[in-house]
Amino acid sequence: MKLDDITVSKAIIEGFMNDFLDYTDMDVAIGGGGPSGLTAGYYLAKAGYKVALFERKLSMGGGMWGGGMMFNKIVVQSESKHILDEFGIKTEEYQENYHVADSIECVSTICSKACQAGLKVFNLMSIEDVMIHEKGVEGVVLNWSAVEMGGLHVDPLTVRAKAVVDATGHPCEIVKIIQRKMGAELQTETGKIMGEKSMWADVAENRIMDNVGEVYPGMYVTGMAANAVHGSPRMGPIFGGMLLSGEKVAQMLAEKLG
Ligand code: 48F
Repeated sequence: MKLDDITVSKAIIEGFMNDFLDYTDMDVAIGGGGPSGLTAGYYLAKAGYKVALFERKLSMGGGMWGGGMMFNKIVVQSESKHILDEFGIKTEEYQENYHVADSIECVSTICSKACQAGLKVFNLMSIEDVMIHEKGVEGVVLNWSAVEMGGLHVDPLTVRAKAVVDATGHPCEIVKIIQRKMGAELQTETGKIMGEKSMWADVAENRIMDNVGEVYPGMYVTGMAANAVHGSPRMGPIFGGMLLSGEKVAQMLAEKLG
């Protein structure tokens, strides 16, 4: 059958516009497609919430692809292995409590299962601001990453969400925007972003579970962003805390949204 180039263009434009229009209003907007954001998105979508994830880069996965120092393996502890099992990702026990997985299999599988569960991913878009009204954060302000990278003077577009999750990793970019623009009292020990501390996997992996949660009305943190906001250490290529914190923020939001 003869192919028409313009029909290909129309199919893409129409498909994308329909999705984008549909997601001008949603339950949860997640910023960042690393392991914590993808895991949160998977569990929320699986529970039936309307959830979109906005990722600045072309590909999902954040810091997971590269394993440790580009050795493409990751480690998870026993407590979090059920999440890799849920995704059907193979693990090998290295010694008691240390399980090794292939980072490429992890990212590709989590991303695929999250999309199939109903998570809508918009890649190549950056969250450059949030919409704050009476109740707190009520949406995100988006622009194409190319606009940001090109330093172009182009105004963004705004979409509404009942809750927003900062899963932007070490830079905790979305909470930083709130602190900078609102001078807001955050729900941390100091009322401010406390900053990530140096490597200490044992402490980091424990603290992250207390750090996950709401830090400003409507604004939640998960993953490495949670530790950065609350002043806890980093943990390097052990990924259990990323997965568990994604699962936990999804549970908290499900309770809140009902
Ligand atoms: O950094 P990242 O993987 O965050 P994470 O889920 O996982 C951290 C681990 O990878 C690792 C670690 C594990 O022990 O410490 O570092 O907490 O993924 C964050 C994603 O957010 C995107 C960024 O491109 C990356 O893919 N991102 C950052 N800022 C924005 C953003 C933004 N403003 N808008 C959209 N995406």
